[in-house]
Amino acid sequence: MFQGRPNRDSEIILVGRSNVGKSTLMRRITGRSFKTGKKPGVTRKPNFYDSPKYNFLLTDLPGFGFMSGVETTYRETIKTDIVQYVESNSNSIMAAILVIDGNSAMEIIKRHFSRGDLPHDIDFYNFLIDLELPVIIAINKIDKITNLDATLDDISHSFGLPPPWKQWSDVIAPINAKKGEISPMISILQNLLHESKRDDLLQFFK
Ligand SMILES: Nc1nc2c(ncn2[C@@H]2O[C@H](COP(=O)(O)OP(=O)(O)OP(=O)(O)O)[C@@H](O)[C@H]2O)c(=O)[nH]1
Ligand SMILES: [Mg+2]
Repeated sequence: MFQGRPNRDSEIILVGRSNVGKSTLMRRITGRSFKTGKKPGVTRKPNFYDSPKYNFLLTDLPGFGFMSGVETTYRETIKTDIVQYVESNSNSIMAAILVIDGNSAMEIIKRHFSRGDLPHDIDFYNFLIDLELPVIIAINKIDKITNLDATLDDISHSFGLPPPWKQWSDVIAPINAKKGEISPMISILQNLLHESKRDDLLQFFK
């Protein structure tokens, strides 16, 4: 189980496979520096952005799935830790941002389906929905996608959201975390916070 979580009543989490850009996004949102990297498995423990004043926490969780140089058993441990973290803090979690690498997602999803496996991203999405947590699917690295609308439709479809993806713009946010082009995700978060009567937290998502 991950240690060191500040005890706060409101939390937003960043989750997703390794190397999809969660920590890069965390940097963009907070303006603070968090370790990012070219290889998967950079974040091994949660990064917390803590606001005691607002009783609020933004959490960048370690990635699940493939990590270079990491043994399978350790990988499984991390996934279990993430699941336990989300389950035990689900009463405080206001939203989960599921970050996906838009450039490689479909290839990985198709490969898993063709083997008869449930892709990690979809498995995790279902897990979050089962906990009744609001989920934002942040499709990152859109700068690397050639046929954007078609790819977004495919990804949307694989999550059980029938195309066109644009009708799900309250769930799906195409972003480029590296360049800071994250306004579709910020808009969704702003709406969510407003609807939860937490306008006091809007200042963290400008
Ligand atoms: N082209 C492109 N690269 C990006 C984007 N966002 C992040 N990256 C790159 O993707 C790599 C991984 O980014 P991280 O933020 O470390 O990914 P992470 O999800 O935190 O990875 P773990 O900590 O291993 O789970 C880095 O080389 C980033 O610079 C993006 O929008 N476009
Ligand atoms: Mg990271």
